[in-house]
Formats: sequence, structure tokens, C-alpha cells
Amino acid sequence: MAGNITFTMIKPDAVKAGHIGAILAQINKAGFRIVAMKLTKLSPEKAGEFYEVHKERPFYGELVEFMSSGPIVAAVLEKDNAVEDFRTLIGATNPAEAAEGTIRALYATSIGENAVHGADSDENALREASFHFAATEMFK
Ligand code: 3AN
Repeated sequence: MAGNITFTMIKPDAVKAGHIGAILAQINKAGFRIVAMKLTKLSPEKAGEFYEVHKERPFYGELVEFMSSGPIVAAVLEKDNAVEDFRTLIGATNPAEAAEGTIRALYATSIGENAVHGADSDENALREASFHFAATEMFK
């Protein structure tokens, strides 16, 4: 399974702005299959746990506050080379540096409120998928 699964969240900014449908359409068009998906809201505790790797970074508090500020869409996606291809589809962390046509170039407003999350390794994709979904909620 490793190598063909990634994990994403449509973040509170993009959900609030009404971009769920457009972002999912772009994800599907790029060849990803939705394996699991839900509209949910992270508590500050859960958001803190999810972003634990960034605990020492100066933006950690801001990130946790933002990610727990409103509903998100969490999803597991399947495609060959999923992690890398999805990072290409979403573009750079800073939307000002994101390539034209990428999800962040189209929908992100700032480096902090950057519309979507994409796992950065196969290992993290699996960890993040099981953080949000039970095995019975994933349809591989
Ligand atoms: P990516 O989401 O592209 O993997 P990371 O892992 O460096 O980027 O950062 C995780 C999240 O932390 C980003 N999606 C963004 O929301 C937030 N973030 C990253 N850098 C900054 C920053 N300089 N200021 C505020 N938030 C940031």
C-alpha cells in the first residue's frame, strides 16, 4: 500500500470560502481516487496532536488555533506516487510561491491559511490517515 496513499485536509479557510467542491473536482481530475472522506472539526487538542512535529516552530500556536477554528474536510486519496503527485498538485506552502494552477495558487490566502494540507511522506500519510479514520472507514 505504501506509495499509493496520501492524506489531505481542506483547511478552515477554504471550507469557509466555499471551495470544497472546486478543490475536490481538481483532485479527482488529477487522477486521485477518494478512499475515505469526512467533514469534521478538530478540537484544539486534536489539532495540537496532529501538528505535534511542528511544536517547536514559532507558528505552532497560530497553526493549532487556525486548524481548530472551523470545519475541515479530511480525506485519504489513492494514486500511484500519491504523496509526491499531491504535493505537486497543491503547490508550495507559501501561495505567493505556488506554481500557477495549483490548489494553493488558486485558493490559499497566506502561508498560514493555505487552503489544503498534503502529507509529506508515505509514513506520515499512513499515520495521518489512521489519525482521522478507522480501518472500517477506508475503502482501498
Ligand atoms: P506544508 O503544509 O507545505 O507541508 P509545513 O509542513 O512546513 O508545510 O507546515 C505545516 C503548516 O504550517 C502549513 N500548511 C501552514 O499552514 C503552517 N505554516 C508553515 N509555515 C508557516 C509560517 N511561516 N507561518 C505560519 N504558518 C505556517
